Amino acid sequence: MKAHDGMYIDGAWRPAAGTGTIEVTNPADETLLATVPAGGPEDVEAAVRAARAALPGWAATPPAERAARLEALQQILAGRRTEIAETITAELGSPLAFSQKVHAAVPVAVCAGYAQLAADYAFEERIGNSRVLREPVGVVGAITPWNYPLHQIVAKAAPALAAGCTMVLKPAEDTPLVAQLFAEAVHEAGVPAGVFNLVTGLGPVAGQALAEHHGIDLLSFTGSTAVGRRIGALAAAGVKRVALELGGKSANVILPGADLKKAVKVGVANVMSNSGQTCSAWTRMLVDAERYDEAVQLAAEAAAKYVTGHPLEETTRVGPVVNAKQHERVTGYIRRGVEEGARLVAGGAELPGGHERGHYVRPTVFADVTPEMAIAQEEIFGPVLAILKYEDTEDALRIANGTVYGLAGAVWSENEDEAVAFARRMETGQVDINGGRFNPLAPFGGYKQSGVGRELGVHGLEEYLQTKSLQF
Ligand code: TXE
Repeated sequence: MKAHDGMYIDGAWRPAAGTGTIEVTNPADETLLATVPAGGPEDVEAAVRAARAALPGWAATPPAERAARLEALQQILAGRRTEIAETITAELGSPLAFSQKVHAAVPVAVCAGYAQLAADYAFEERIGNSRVLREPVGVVGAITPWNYPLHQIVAKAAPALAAGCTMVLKPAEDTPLVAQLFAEAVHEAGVPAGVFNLVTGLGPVAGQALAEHHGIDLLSFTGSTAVGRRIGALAAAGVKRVALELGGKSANVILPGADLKKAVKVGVANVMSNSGQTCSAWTRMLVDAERYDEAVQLAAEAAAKYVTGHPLEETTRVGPVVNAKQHERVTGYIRRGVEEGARLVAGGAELPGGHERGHYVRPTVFADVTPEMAIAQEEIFGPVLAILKYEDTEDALRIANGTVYGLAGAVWSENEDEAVAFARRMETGQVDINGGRFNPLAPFGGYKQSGVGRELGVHGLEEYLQTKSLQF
């Protein structure tokens, strides 16, 4: 697969300072796709310097011109969507149809939203005798994960560029190829040199160097809670702004009287998509005692129909997980669930049949899960659903809110007002009512240990702005 052997810094592909490389492999068959340079502190230094030098010019560029660059970027991403989908399928392992429909398409919608916002947003307003200016925060250091590799880059880059910030991106080591493709698109879109810079590299080396760099004004991180905590501490030490999108353990609450068949079907689909590697996945299904057995049966039947296979095969619904470490982690949790006494009703820790190579995990469903079990508390990040029983609505709320996380969730009820009333009491950043539909303009982010700050829409833009007031 095509790869650059340099870093995109100050508007050009430049040789890396060191000679280290990262091997990018295909999780479906473990073949080598490409190698990319593993950047170090010197590359980060060059990238931050370029971003700092470009900041005054970009910050002073009229918002309409910034909007025009984002509009061009959106068109380039849309034009290259097939290549984007194929690249993500190769490095992440998601089924090609999902890569086309979600991984390649959502970033285009997000870019379009920010092109519009850059043009429409009130970067200045009058409050009494003051003129309040909303100015870019400065140079952004962005560190992104592999699970939605382009979406997570665009969810940071598009609002940052719309706001007038410049940035340095350190993408995940598993999925650097789509990040390189994004840098090409930024270049083609006519974004001035130094405004966007890319340093590929390892988290503890390039990522750490970026997080520690004094030339960064805002750190925006998406990834594990463990690394997020470190990034937060480094930001505090440097008195930098910080945005963290971390893990989740979201509850899918099916209230008595809701359409059980639909809620279970959509709930299982939600957990299995992207092989369960979605921070907002509804990994805990909560069902009332009366309909619990029926829900378990429906979920087990639904999961058994999910074909695990090579991401390029049309029948595949669940591809491999991203790498061997993730495979180990997910199957470890499945074994732990059995040890803890949960009842396995679909899937299991063994490899699915027919795969000698590749990091495949069987779509798995656990029944008789109790709230204190590890599989009900910790983020597994694989195709694994835990079904819990609740006695009454208060019990359901207690279970739903009973983890350290609060990223997403769902409520199903035949009465929308009842669902909304329940959702208001959930300690979580977003809730889908009776299925919901993804809205790229609505804020996305966590309560509790799921994070700090919001992405997407106007709330996402404001993360990249700071205010100044002029008194008259
Ligand atoms: O994440 P890491 P990993 C969760 C999920 C998953 C687990 C581990 O539960 O199983 O995290 O995944 C960079 N300084 N999520 O190990 O390590 C790293 O290079 C600076 C949830 O892949 O957090 C990558 O670019 N940066 C999540 C990014 O951090 C460092 C998405 C994320 O990697 C660093 C991904 C360091 N010391 C995983 N160490 C979500 N919220 O969607 C690593 N990185």
